[in-house]
Amino acid sequence: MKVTTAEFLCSIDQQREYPSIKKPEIAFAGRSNVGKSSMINTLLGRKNLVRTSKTPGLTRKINFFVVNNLLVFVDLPGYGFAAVPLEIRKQWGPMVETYLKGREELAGVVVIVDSRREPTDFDKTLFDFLQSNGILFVVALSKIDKITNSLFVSQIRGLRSILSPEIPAVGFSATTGTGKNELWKAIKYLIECQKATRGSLRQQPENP
Ligand SMILES: Nc1nc2c(ncn2[C@@H]2O[C@H](COP(=O)(O)OP(=O)(O)O)[C@@H](O)[C@H]2O)c(=O)[nH]1
Ligand SMILES: [Mg+2]
Repeated sequence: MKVTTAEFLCSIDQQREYPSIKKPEIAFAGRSNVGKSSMINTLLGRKNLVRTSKTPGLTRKINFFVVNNLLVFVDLPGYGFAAVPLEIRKQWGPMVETYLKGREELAGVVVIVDSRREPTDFDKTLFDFLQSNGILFVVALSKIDKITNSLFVSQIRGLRSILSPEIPAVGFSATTGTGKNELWKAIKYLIECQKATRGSLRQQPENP
C-alpha cells in the first residue's frame, strides 16, 4: 500500500461522538508498550504521526487517523499489565467495548502481541471477545527483530493452535520494516471481508 496522505482526524472519549467519516476502519489493540504506535507509524511511513497526537492525557482516548482518504486507522488505548483475566469492560473500559461492538465502519482489528512472550490471558480474552462478537481480526507479533527465526516459527505455531483458520497471524518489526507488506495484505483482507459481508446484507429483502 502506497501511503500518500495520513492525517490525525480526532480523539474521542466517552462524551464525544464518533467522527462522521464513513470509511473502513482498522483498529489497533495491544497492551501498553507492545509497539502499537511504532507499528502504525511504520505502516504509514511516518516517523511521529501517532506520538505527536499522543500528548499526556490522551492515552485513555481513541484516536482516529485518515489514510489516503480511503480508510481510517483507529488507535485504541493500550491495555494494562494486570494478568488476571477479566471481561473487556472491566479491564479495558466500556468506551472500547462500545466502540468494538457498535461501530459500523469497523472492518477489523489488528491485535498486537509481543513476539518475545506468550499471548497473555487478556490477549486471549480479547481474541474470544472479538470472535464471539463476529469481529474479524489479525494477530501481529511485534518486535520480531528481537527474536530468532526458530522462536518466531514456534510463536506462530502456538498462535495457530488457538486461532480459527481465517484469522491471519503475521510477524512485524517496526525497526527493520519486516512484515510491513504482509500486514498491509492482512489489513486489505479485513477490508475485503467487510465489503463482502456488506454486499450480502444489502441483497437481503428489507421487509421479509
Ligand atoms: N526492537 C524493536 N523495538 C520496538 C519495535 N517497536 C517498538 N519498539 C520499542 O518498544 C517501545 C514501545 O513502543 P511503542 O510503539 O511506543 O509502544 P506502544 O506503547 O504499544 O504504543 C519503544 O521503546 C519502541 O522503540 C520493534 O519492532 N523492534
Ligand atoms: Mg502508543
